[in-house]
Amino acid sequence: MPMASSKTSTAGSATYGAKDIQVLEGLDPVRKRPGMYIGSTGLAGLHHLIWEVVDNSVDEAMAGYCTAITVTLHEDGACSVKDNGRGIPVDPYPSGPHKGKSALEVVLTVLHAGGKFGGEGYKVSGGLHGVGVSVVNALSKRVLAEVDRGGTRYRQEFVEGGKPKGKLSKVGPSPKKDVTGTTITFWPDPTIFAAEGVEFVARTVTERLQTMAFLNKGLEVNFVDERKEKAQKITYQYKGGIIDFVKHLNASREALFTKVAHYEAAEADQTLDVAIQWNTGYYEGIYGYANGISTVEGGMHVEGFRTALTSVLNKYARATGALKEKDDNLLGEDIREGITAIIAVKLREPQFEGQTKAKLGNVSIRSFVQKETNARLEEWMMENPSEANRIVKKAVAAAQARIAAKNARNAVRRKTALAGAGMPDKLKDCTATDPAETELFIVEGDSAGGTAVDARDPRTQAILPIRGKILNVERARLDKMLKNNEIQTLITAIGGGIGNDEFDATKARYHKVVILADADVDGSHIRTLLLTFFYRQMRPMVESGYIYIAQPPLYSTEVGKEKIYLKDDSAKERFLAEHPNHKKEFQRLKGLGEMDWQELRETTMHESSRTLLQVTVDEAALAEDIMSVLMGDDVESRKQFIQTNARDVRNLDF
Ligand code: 0RA
Repeated sequence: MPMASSKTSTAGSATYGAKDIQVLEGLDPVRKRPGMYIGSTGLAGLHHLIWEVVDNSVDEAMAGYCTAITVTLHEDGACSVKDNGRGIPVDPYPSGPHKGKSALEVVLTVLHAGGKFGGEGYKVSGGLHGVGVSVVNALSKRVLAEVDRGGTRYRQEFVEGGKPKGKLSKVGPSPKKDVTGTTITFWPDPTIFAAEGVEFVARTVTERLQTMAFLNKGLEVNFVDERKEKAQKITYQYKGGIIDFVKHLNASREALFTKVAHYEAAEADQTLDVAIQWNTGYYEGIYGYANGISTVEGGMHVEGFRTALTSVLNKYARATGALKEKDDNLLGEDIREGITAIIAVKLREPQFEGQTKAKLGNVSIRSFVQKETNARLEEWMMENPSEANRIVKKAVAAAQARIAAKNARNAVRRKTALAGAGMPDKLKDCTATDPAETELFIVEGDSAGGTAVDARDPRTQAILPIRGKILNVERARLDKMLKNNEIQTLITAIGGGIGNDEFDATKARYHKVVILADADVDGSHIRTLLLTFFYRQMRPMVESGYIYIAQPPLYSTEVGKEKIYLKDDSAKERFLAEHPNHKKEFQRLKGLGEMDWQELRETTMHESSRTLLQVTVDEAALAEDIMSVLMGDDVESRKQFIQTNARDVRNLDF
């Protein structure tokens, strides 16, 4: 059976042909190949059903007819989406293939039929997501559509993947006389979503709703979770739109100034909404949206913005004398250091490209964003000279740091090039030179370092003691990092360079770098600092699986005259089960210093008796988040993270 196509379902068409009959075959293709319509039948696909319905309400809001949307997760597994828009039209088709059916029934039972009515009102819609409410109907075991229009309440029910259970009916007057609107309630079909189930995840829904509220200034977006144990109500509404979005993103950071640069523009078929602020940090956060959809891979809108940003800032820096004639231009990366920006565009036929279809490909949007940013950002800088000068100053500092880092890198590299002689005094290197068999132990404190030197196998194991706390690299630029002694020593010892555009894991002198720190608070801080350093500056070491955490035992006890070490609580339990008559006295070991070299070798360093924890990165985005929470400025969220994850600090892989 040929698949139904939207092109054949011209609303109100008077010609009745075979192709229209295929349209009337309805929703079978959706049930046969759900992935084609909602991406997957996992949790992502399940939530896609909600986005599909909500997008229709947001379209109604964008057209200026809807001010509030409420998404409710019900106790019985249903989700309802209610809006106060015009209400889906209810009048019957006078002729054509849908003759006699209400417009509402057609919207819910014919693929792609949504938004085909009243043409003008639907200039801009989601594109990728705008496959229509009928898809939701097809993938639900039950759907209830309720509409208030012209003072009357209408309803129609659908079952078993979109089959109408009776015709549209009037159920009485609208509860509120002049209030129009639509409520779609759906119960997802568990046979479709069998793999991961039909339970909605509140967090997934609220994140999306909050973003929608930011992107649609003033729109009231309510979330109601009525499920037992999970009950909550949240309202998102932002008078400032994406200005509030930028402030929200910078809330856990320190803003460079309180103002947010903002401009909007519109031309035939496309609109632009931009908000920009800088923070005192060193990472770049530019977030693009096209028709309300996040474009995580960037695209033409972001390209146009970046080009204009670099040009406007350089022009301003020259005009004000911050850059002299002899000076080089600032690079884009200098200017974008610490930026937080939202680039939200709307356009008629968005082209989503790239690996995850999250990159905007429309070329026309690039010149539009570039042209508008050139004009409007320059204007903003002229009107806000104190802010503009702060940005320029930060960018100039970033450029200096970039050049300083380059020189410092070269210096470190020159040192490394002097081979053996260049190795730091503190490093007690091993004699073997094949990285596949060598190990570097980074040991907290000089005295534990001394013990480790005695405990090691000098052929394959190198020891680098580090004193006190190394620099927090999350809060320092590369040039400052490179002046820090402990960090210099680390870079030289490892030998693969530094910085994510330069570091080369194939040059690493050891394929195991083992962090050996105490099991107390100080030890855990040092461990985190070192992990942050490797993650930010030598990420390939982490990705190659070269970074390990040593696990010195937590307990010791005696059996007769023999001292036994126990790795953790479960080892202790196993010991008790095997030695029921034991006197049950255990020492809790706090410091590495409590062990002599034989004990340290036996429990922690010797290949046959030790346990090493390999550090892994599962989710890059998640890791970024954890890093900035752990090492950033926001003390509150750090406290919260540490409290919720304190149970197993020994297993903190990120
Ligand atoms: C088609 C035409 C019109 C509105 C809608 C669809 C509409 C659909 C949905 C889905 C959820 N909420 C909705 N609200 C409206 C325009 C009708 C007119 O011209 O009055």
